[in-house]
Amino acid sequence: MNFTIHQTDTNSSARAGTLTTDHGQIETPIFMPVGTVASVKGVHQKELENDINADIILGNTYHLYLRPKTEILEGAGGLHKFMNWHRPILTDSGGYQVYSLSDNRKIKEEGVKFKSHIDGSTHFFSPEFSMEIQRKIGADIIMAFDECTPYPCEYNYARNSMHMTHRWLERCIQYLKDHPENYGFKQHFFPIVQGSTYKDLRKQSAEYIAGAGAVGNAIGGLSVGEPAEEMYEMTEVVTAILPKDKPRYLMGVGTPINILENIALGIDMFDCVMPTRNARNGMLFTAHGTINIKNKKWEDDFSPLDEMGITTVDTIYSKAYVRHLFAANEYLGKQIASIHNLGFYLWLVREARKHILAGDFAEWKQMMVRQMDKRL
Ligand code: PRF
Repeated sequence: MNFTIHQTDTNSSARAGTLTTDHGQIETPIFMPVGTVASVKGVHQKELENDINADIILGNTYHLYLRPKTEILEGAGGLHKFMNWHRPILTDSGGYQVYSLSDNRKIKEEGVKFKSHIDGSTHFFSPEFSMEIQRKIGADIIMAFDECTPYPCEYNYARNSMHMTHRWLERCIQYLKDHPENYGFKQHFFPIVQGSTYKDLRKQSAEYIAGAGAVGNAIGGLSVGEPAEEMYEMTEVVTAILPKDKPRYLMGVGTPINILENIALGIDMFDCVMPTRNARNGMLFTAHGTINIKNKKWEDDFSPLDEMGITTVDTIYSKAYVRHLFAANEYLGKQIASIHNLGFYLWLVREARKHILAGDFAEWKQMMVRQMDKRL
């Protein structure tokens, strides 16, 4: 995988780059819409491509394995063909969803036994099995099988878990060496730094992960309930150690403000359910702050949903109309809000990129953080 850095900011660690995969280029920093079950909830592939202009989307091994099941994806010739999305895809390994969604999970050295959140049936994921499924799903970027520790987490648990994640990494790498790609295009593997909120563990993990010499690296175990300042501190410790010439992916982050702060610390890739999940609850992100579109104050506001928005829905529909759709519990309201929020997240990372290239990222970021912190 080729990663070219065009510019590094002088007043922060922010970088603007281009990542190249067999399904196309990704301009960084980038936000990846979450398409857990081969669907970005409420948003057509056509809208993702033309309106939101997402460079890459994310899928989840845990969900796709349970439904539609790996064999169906194999039968379709992989996830790109199954869902008719021909730009890059990244799959998460299950090393997070197993902990956050399934019941009765038992973590051992061999792997994790868990019960499906759909029908309660018992399953077992090992590092090897996660790699096997990810080979069959066929994403462009695939993730290591790790343990994401909860917050707060006792030091000894965090240390032992981190070492197990490191041992699991070796098993992932071995499996991938022995089992090449299925679909004639390259899959790129990213290992994941863990270590909870302990600086010494984060340093140790970052050194270990950097030593694996992968084409890109990820940071996990953050945005799990810790204060934002603690997340930034950990990101800073880790990005100081991870190779500068490889893309860095901060998993499951975050709010628009979290994204800008972490770009400043040298993160290139993000994903989060927040823009789509919050959209379904009527929360809209804008450059001037957040809106609860269900609020009565929008009842007769016929101004565009977002004057500055990049998507079609931002200018063709009014706040009053979208508020009405939410009041009437119409599907269309959730769809419009999801398209708006994803469009806003993609606009935000593209603007960040422009300002990194122009050399005024730090000032722009400070202004944006102040603006976006408001409730309208
Ligand atoms: N590990 C994996 N996926 C993740 C995380 C992690 O730690 C997180 C943590 N915020 C989100 N998604 N594999």
